[in-house]
This record gives sequence, structure tokens and C-alpha cells, in this order.
Amino acid sequence: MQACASDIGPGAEARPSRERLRRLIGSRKPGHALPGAFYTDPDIFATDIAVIFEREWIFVGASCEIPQPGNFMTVTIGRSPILVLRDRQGVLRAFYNSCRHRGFKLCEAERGHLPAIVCPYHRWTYRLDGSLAHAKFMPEDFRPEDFSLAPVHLRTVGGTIYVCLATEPPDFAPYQAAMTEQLAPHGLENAKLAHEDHLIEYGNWKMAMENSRECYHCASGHDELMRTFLDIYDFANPEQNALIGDYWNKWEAAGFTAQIAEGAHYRASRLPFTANARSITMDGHPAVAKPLGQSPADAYGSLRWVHYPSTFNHCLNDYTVLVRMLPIGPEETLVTTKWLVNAEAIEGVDYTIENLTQVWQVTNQQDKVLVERNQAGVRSSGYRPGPYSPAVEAGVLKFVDWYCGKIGAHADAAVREGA
Ligand code: 3BY
Ligand code: FES
Ligand code: FE
Repeated sequence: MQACASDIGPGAEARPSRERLRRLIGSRKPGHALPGAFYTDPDIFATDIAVIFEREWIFVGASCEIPQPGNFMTVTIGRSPILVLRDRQGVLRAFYNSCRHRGFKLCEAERGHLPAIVCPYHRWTYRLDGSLAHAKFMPEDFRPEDFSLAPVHLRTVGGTIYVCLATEPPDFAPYQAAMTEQLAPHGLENAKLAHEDHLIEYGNWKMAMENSRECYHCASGHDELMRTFLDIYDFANPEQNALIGDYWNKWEAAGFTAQIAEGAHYRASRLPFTANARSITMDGHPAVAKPLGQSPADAYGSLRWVHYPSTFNHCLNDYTVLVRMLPIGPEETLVTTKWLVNAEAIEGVDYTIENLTQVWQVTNQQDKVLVERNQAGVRSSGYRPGPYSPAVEAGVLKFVDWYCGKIGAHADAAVREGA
């Protein structure tokens, strides 16, 4: 594979005083929230982009969003617009969405169909495999083969797509193996995108992720969600334990795993809804008449899964909701929510967008308010990081520890190299 643009681009060198980074990471008390600079400082934001978003596998969306050859979708990761497409052979590919002539952003639309990629600026034209097909008025010794689009690593698992901007991406295989098993029943390859929604949260991307990793706030923040969503999983509570055990047994009896899948940067677990709820909707009834994938009879709940740094998702019996959080600035995050349903479900007959999306729309709006108020308080010179609850904020702690591990290793390596 040829060199990725991040090898040569500016900012791969983003190094805001590494000693300061080490000091800040070192100053964090175990089990506590991050020092305020991690949520506001532009230099630390640049480090987050270089060290996290340009090195890790980043969730993009679902392969069913681009089902046909020539279909494409775009996403911006940090400062880099990315183009994900399905080539003529049906293979998914990702490229920097940047022309090899003078760098023009090739595709602006979020999704679409293209027979070839034509740069709107001077009409350099690329095939769907990224090779340059035409460039007018270039000299005789111009070699088109030297100007293919810069590729980006891409992987899929169970119908979801991830890209990695690093030259040497981290190993995707353990996550892929775990999620292949977890997602097997959910039929995401045969789904369709029913609806997508964007929301800007004026908060740091970690603030948005932290908020999503706990339901400590759910009882006071999410009335609509809590009609159906089980928030505290108290295995010491015999009633709840029985509900969960019964739910897991049904999945195992149907030949699917009900085991929790966990790695340093992901977690997937299957949990039932509150009694009598069948889906996450306002009234607890399914939102879609046609099921998405398979599920055992009378087993109502969801596979909840998170993949750091930027996504959490729920696979229900009737729909899947994918939430992607991508940084725009130190205090600005783009939250994209995608609802997938059975490809054969017909809008207006089998589901309505309003019923399908309402609970997550209001939940996301509530979370936006929470994240923005949290950001406002953390921005204060009076902010002092407090302790997480081990009982109900273990997921937040795991994410923040993962983040500190990445940033700490980067700062240590840089100091060792004398940077
Ligand atoms: O409220 C949130 O941020 C979402 C929904 C429930 C827990 N969390 C994943
Ligand atoms: Fe794309 Fe000139 S920048 S053709
Ligand atoms: Fe929330």
C-alpha cells in the first residue's frame, strides 16, 4: 500500500509541550475525571487528533449505506475528509477525499453515486479503485500511475465500516472476531438506512463519549428512554438477575452467544428491556413491523456496544441505532445518529420515521444539553476533577483510562525521543 497522506501532512508532528502533557496526565488522580485542559485546550485537541483519531480505527457507518457499485459516503476525521466507496467489483475502499493535483476536496455530498470520481476543480478523473484515469494538459512525462488517490485502511465487521488513517494500523482482528460473533444475528448487511440525523454538541468529544458511558444521569435526564431501558444492572438484585439470566438463556438456546465481549477499546453486552417493553420506542411497542435479523421468541432487549474513540450502538429486534461522535474543535463535536431497519421494510407501511426515531431524538437532545452544561462547568477556573462512581461509572472510567494510556504513551515516547 502506498504511503498515506498522514505520513507527509502537517500536524503528524502535533506536539504541544510533551512535558506538559506528561505532567497533566500524571496529575490525574486514579478513578477521577480529567483535568480541565483535556476538555478545552487547542493543543491537547491537536494531540487528540494526531494520537487518537489519526491512529485508531474509526467507526464510519454501515455497509448497507452504500450497497451498489459506485455508491460513496463521506466523513471527516479530524482535519481529513475521507471518501468511502464501493468499487465496480463491489469491494469497499477508502481514500483521502483530496485530489492528487492540488488537493481539492473531491466529494462534498454525504452520500451518493458516481461512475468515476471527477475533481470539480480541473477535472482530473479517477477510477473507483483510486487510479487516475485522465488529467488533461499535463506534460508527456507525466505518469498517471504516480497520482492515484491516497488510500486509507478499511475494515468491516458484521455490516459496519471502520477506517484507519495510520500507516500501520492497530490490529483489528480481535475486535473483528468478537463482533462477528456478537453481530451475527442482527442482519446489518441486509438492512437499509431509514434515517440519519446530525447534531452539534458544544462540548469536547471526550465529554460526549463520557456522557454516553453511564446511565447515572438517565433517571434525571431521560424520561422517554427510561420507559424501556434498563439502567442499573444489579446482579445482586435477584429480580433483575433473573430477568437478565432468562434473557441470556433464550439467546444461548437459539444458538447465539450471550457472553459479554470486552477488550481494551470495546465492550458488547446483551441486556433485556424493562418488563413488557419490546423495543426502545415511546410506547415500548416495536417501531418496525419487519424484524431486523434474528432473535429468539419472546426475548426483548438489545445488544449494546461501544468502540472507542467514537461510537456506541444498540441492536434491537426491530432496528439498530448507530451513534457516531466526531471531534470538530476542542469544544465542538458532531454527533451523527443512523437508524437501520430491514431493507424490505416500507416506510409508511412497516414503520414511520417519527415513531422509529423519537426516543433517540429526544435522548440526544437531552444529552446535548447535559454535555454542554458539563462543558460550561469544566471550562471554569474553579473546576476540580471529582471521583467516578465505581458502581455506575465504570464505563466512563474505562474510557478515560484508555484515553490516558494512549496520550501518556505518546508523551512518554516523545520525551524519550527527545522531541
Ligand atoms: O444517555 C446516553 O448517553 C446513552 C443512552 C443510555 C446510556 N447511554 C449509552
Ligand atoms: Fe483536482 Fe486540480 S485540484 S484537478
Ligand atoms: Fe444520556
